[in-house]
Amino acid sequence: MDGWQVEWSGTAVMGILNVTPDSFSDGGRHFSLDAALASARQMRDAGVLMLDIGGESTRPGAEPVPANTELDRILPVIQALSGDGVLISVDTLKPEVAQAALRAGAHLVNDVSGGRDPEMLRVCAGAGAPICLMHMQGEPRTMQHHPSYDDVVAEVSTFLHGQAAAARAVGVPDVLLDPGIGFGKTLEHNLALLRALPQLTDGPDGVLVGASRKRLIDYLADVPLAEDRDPGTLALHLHAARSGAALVRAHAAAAHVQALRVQRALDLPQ
Ligand code: HH2
Repeated sequence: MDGWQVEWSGTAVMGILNVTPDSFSDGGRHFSLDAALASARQMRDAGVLMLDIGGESTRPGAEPVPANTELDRILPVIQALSGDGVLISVDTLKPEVAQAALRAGAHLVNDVSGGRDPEMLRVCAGAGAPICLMHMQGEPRTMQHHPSYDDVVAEVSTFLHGQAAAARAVGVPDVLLDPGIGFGKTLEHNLALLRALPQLTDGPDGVLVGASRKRLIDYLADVPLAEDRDPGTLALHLHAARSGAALVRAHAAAAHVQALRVQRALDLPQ
């Protein structure tokens, strides 16, 4: 396994590993190193392509944490997993955290601000690491207060393509684009973006979709508890896969690997 030199076959799974006390679904669950590693290895054995390791919650209303705190949470996990047969993504907004994570063995940076800080793009370019550029309106603390767009699909797509061009211009080797489900968006905005996915996947860049256990599933199907939302998540992520997504970001990793294998078998030509 060498950075981005992996064989893609259909839609792959990025397993979520939040090493935080307060993430909206798995907060606190992986806060000890042993628990984080056990979960990571379970997801690896289930067949995920990549693990997304985060030390700062970006749920609506979340307060930022200092870089040191984030690093104390994620570096031991990344160090222990590097060379363990799974790609590692670091979910961070901070260039200094990304840089330390890449040095410790991470392969990809997942930036939910879409590379708004040019230093993040320079860090990725310097390390020869790809970046996932996600669209977010505003910032986590306030993004769900009054999301507003004239044309959400056009605005998200223009932002992502612009950031991808900026990343390439400074030498980032590869990018993934993510419409940012739930990040400064109403239910209608999320649905419009999900329905328009084929337009985004039609371009040259891989697309990542992360709808796992998010609140739109409660709005659509009346599921107040995040941990009860895996069936709705699967419905959204199978739609994303059929729409050409390269990766789906999921808490229930094994269920996703299984469902995507079955969907893929159905889609193979006779
Ligand atoms: N969603 C979350 C975090 N990171 N990264 C990408 N690329 N796309 C997403 O949709 C995305 C993301 C939020 O979910 P989660 O990690 O489960 O919760 P928290 O931010 O509370 O840690």
